[in-house]
Amino acid sequence: GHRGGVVWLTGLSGAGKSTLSMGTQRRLFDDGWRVAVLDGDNLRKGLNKDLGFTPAERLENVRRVAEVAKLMAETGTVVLVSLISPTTELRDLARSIIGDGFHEVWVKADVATCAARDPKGLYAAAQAGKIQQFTGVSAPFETPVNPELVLDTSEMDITTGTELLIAHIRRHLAL
Ligand code: GGZ
Repeated sequence: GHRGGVVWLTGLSGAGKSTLSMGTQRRLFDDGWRVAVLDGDNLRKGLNKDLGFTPAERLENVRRVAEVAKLMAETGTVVLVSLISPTTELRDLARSIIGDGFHEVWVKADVATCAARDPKGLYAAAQAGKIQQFTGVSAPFETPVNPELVLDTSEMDITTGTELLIAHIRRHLAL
């Protein structure tokens, strides 16, 4: 079995947060775990559709997602949160809301790598000035201070990253 908890993936757009969280969810689910994904891009179509990308709106985005993740973790679910959460202030807010079950993972890839991938064309649009306050281009991403785990997706393939993430989750949340 396993306990509930929140695995908080922070990193740039295009770093691989969503891919890692979906692959990890699949594998843990197949092993009988209760697991869910809260993805920023998806939540911004529903729960958070009133929010943009100013610092205040990102803070409210993180606050809501952290509160939802906390409630879900209290039901015994492993919650994989995939949110850029670009500043230390935002990650500390999430940590303070969630408390003991909070596990910070930095999905690390530099801006050049993410901009080269650019799966949705967002970096090109941001560089052309068509998207304001785009993280890594015209809004900050602060290096995480004390992540439990760093997955450098510019150095490893997605399969390796997923294996490392699953191992980390098992180590902290398996009973
Ligand atoms: C950053 C943006 C922006 C701006 C739209 N800055 O990679 P994606 O496209 O599919 O997912 C990203 C998502 C980021 O939302 P989060 O809720 O994770 O951000 S935060 O934690 O900072 O609140 C990206 C898309 O939204 N997107 N405009 N200006 N990402």
